[in-house]
Amino acid sequence: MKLRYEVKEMRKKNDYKINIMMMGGRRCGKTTVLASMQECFDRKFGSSNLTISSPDSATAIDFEEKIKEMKDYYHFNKAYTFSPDYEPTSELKTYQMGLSLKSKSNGEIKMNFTDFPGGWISMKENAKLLEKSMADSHVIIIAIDTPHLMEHTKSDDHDTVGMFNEASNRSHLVSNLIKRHLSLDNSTKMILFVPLKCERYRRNGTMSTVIRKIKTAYRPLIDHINNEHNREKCVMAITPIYTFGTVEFKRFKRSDAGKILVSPETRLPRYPLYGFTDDAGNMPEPLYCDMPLIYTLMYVLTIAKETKEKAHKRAPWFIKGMRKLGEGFLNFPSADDFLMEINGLYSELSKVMNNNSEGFELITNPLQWK
Ligand SMILES: Nc1nc2c(ncn2[C@@H]2O[C@H](COP(=O)(O)OP(=O)(O)OP(=O)(O)O)[C@@H](O)[C@H]2O)c(=O)[nH]1
Ligand SMILES: [Mg+2]
Repeated sequence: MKLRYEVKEMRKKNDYKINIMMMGGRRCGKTTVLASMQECFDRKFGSSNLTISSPDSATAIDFEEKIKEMKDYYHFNKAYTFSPDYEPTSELKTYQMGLSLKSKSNGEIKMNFTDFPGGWISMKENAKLLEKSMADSHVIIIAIDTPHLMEHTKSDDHDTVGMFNEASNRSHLVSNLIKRHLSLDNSTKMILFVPLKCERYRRNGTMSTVIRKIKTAYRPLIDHINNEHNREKCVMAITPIYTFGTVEFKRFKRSDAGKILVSPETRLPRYPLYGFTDDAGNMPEPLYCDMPLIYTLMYVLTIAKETKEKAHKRAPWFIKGMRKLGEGFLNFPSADDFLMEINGLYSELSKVMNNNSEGFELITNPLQWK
């Protein structure tokens, strides 16, 4: 018993922790994305030395429930439209995923994802908890419900966002919350905008419009970072995920009189209707689910590499903000082995990171990824 305990303790000391916070309005797909990441990553890196270890049992149960929900939609007749709205998150939760090397039996990168009910964003009583979680995070993932951002705009101007965007994505609240935190804390973070449910826009070639509307909706936050004073502190990128791959937004359901049915409590369309694309098979075909993990790993590994090579001297702020993260990593026993994986990860990242037609853009690039 004692020996087992000691082994467990040793493992803990040998691990390196990264905290990632999920942000976004209610029902936009935060938990589903987390559940899909593991499978996607293992498929992409199956033949490499990297692997995701099985999550703890509480995480596995929540994730299995979400994956099952996704797969169950594929039992419907392919001509149906449906309105997915199942299993909201009811409390703040931390999900753990560990990244390890097949060649090593200890020394894991532990990724702690904080997930919470999207409705909390606008509740004063939860503000302190969210602020604390943000302060502890190295990476913030802002999940975006894309149809609410894109549809029912007041004009055809590419920079106008949908009339339900604010009620759904809470873009201004999210922007101001993060902006206030960054001003107070003066910390360095990576901020990833992750548009979801955007299969329709990929198919009709309008992902560059999605990018423009994200930049409009989150302008207070983007302007705060993307200027000469702050640009060097934060990596900021747009990295879409096509969670289902073959299910796309069709329309918001209307009444017989032709009005969109809106819930009086949430001020959101009651039934966003989705349907299968013509090429849909019997299973979801997710695309790019692994990209947030690849960005996260590249963020930490690039900082560690620059710290190791002392190449960061070109950027004076690096000393304050990023050195701690880099040194922490270099003190971790498997650091050199993980650093050997950087080229494979970088090649995945550089393939897409500025591919606008697929919905990707690197908005600020302090680590000089090319
Ligand atoms: N059509 C479609 N539905 C999705 C997608 N991702 C998630 N959903 C569905 O949207 C609903 C909400 O997804 P969740 O992952 O629970 O959303 P959430 O952001 O965690 O929601 P809260 O926990 O309430 O904040 C679920 O019924 C999902 O099946 C997607 O990419 N496309
Ligand atoms: Mg959730």
